[in-house]
Amino acid sequence: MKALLIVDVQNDFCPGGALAVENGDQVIPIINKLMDRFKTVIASRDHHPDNSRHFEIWPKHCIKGTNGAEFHTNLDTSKINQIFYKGTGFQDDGYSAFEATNLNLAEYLKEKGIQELYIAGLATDYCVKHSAIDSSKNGFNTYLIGDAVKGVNAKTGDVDRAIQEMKQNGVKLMKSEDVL
Ligand code: VGL
Ligand code: ZN
Repeated sequence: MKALLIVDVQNDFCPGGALAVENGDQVIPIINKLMDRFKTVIASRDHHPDNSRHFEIWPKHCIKGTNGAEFHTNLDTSKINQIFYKGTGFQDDGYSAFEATNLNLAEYLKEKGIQELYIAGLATDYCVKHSAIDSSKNGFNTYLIGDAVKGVNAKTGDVDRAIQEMKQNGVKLMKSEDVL
């Protein structure tokens, strides 16, 4: 049994947002198509309190209750079975969807008999990377859909290094056309 995890496709990570990933919205049409291939579709949302310690390192983004924290309007949310909120505490960066505070993601997947987790979304070098590595560490066969993710690349090579780190942790890199 497989599931699709959509990481943080929220306004603040898309062009015009507070912590925009360049061309971040370009993954959305691919993700909308991918959702049809999965019976279980889940999504994470970065969901910070306004005074989070996280904002000592990042510009303010995805503050709960703001438009920046909403899913991008082009994302077809009708197929999402469950949302996982992360980074919800004052001291909580919540880079990984497995750190969600409303529900335990690993337990949720295990209860549904999911063995394979396919990952798409934003951003490759932060929340996607941490979520993929945690997925692998939790024993799921983990696939990164390379054309359905985009990264920040604050330093040249960050995305490439993130992909290497994921691979070293057992994450397999694939393309959406291999799923579609
Ligand atoms: C993220 C930086 C800070 C992400 C979240 O979703 O990749 N990056 N908070
Ligand atoms: Zn954040």
